[in-house]
Amino acid sequence: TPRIFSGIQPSGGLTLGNYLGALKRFAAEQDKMQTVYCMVDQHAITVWQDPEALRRQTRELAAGFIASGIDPQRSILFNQSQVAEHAQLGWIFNCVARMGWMQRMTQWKDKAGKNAQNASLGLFAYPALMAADILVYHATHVPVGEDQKQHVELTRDIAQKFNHDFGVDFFPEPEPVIEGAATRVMSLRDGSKKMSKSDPSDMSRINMTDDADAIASKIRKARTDPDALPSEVKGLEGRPEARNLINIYAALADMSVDQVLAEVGGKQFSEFKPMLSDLAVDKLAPIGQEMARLMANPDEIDAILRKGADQAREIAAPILKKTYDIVGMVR
Ligand code: AQP
Repeated sequence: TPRIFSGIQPSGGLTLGNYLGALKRFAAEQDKMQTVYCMVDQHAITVWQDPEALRRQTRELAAGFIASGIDPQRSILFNQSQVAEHAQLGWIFNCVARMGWMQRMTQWKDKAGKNAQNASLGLFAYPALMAADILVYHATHVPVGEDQKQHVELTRDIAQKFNHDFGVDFFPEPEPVIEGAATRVMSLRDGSKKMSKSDPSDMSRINMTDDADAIASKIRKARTDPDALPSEVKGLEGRPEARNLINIYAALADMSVDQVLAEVGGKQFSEFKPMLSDLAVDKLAPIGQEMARLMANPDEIDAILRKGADQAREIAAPILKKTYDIVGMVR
């Protein structure tokens, strides 16, 4: 049976990139198949997290999911550390994945940088735990942004090697689902860098909790080139900042890039930017307000996550047991 799994790290505030690349699409999947969505707190601690901040960020992320339209009645919504099966299957996959595979991961290379000797062992192993997150539910579809494609491909490699090593047909090979105009939202300050929660410059990103003034000012100051907007897609070639703002507009308005350019082609940025910020405020402000309302009730959020964890465990526990039997663990 088809099943969706995806996760987001509670490693900081949510950005417009997380919303358009992940959350907005997670909400749209709910009617198509069973959906399992996770706040991956164990991934977040692969880099240092202050404990109080981690607790706050996990609850804020849960509020972000719900405010974006993920309904805990229709989706399983929980945080990773409450379902021990993720880490347990993760260990098995640490023994299936090869060092060389992990070394090739571009996110590892980017995040560890030149100081790899000082990175945590968890940061290196993170894609094997991510494979466990997905496969402990036998998930078949993984909606993600462009930046996570390589990790989902690694998940397929791990599933394949496990099945091959043990001579079974047990784990499915999940498909990355990368769709829409905003699979890679870029920094507002640099069209060659992705928009990221951990970018030191707050002006580089729109946070889901930004108010209307902050959104407008960040879009007004977003880097652009001096030319007018083109009326066809090929006119965006070599113009990463223009392309990014058009992609954001298209994704927020549920339009194609062609449709947007048919409307705004010929306009200067001075005219387009206020249109974009009105649209962004229109779409994001209600989500930010709903997040604030939910955050005022942390006990309610914790209860939702506990219930979600119970539902998740019901699926994960038998799959882990079967895995242990295949591997030869006595129980
Ligand atoms: N800029 C982006 N454009 C489109 N999708 C994005 N995603 C993240 N940034 C963009 C998607 O959001 C989901 C959750 O990402 P994550 O929090 O698990 O990890 P990340 O990709 O490392 O996100 P950040 O914001 O860049 O966090 P930091 O700065 O901590 O590394 C994923 O589906 C991701 O593709």
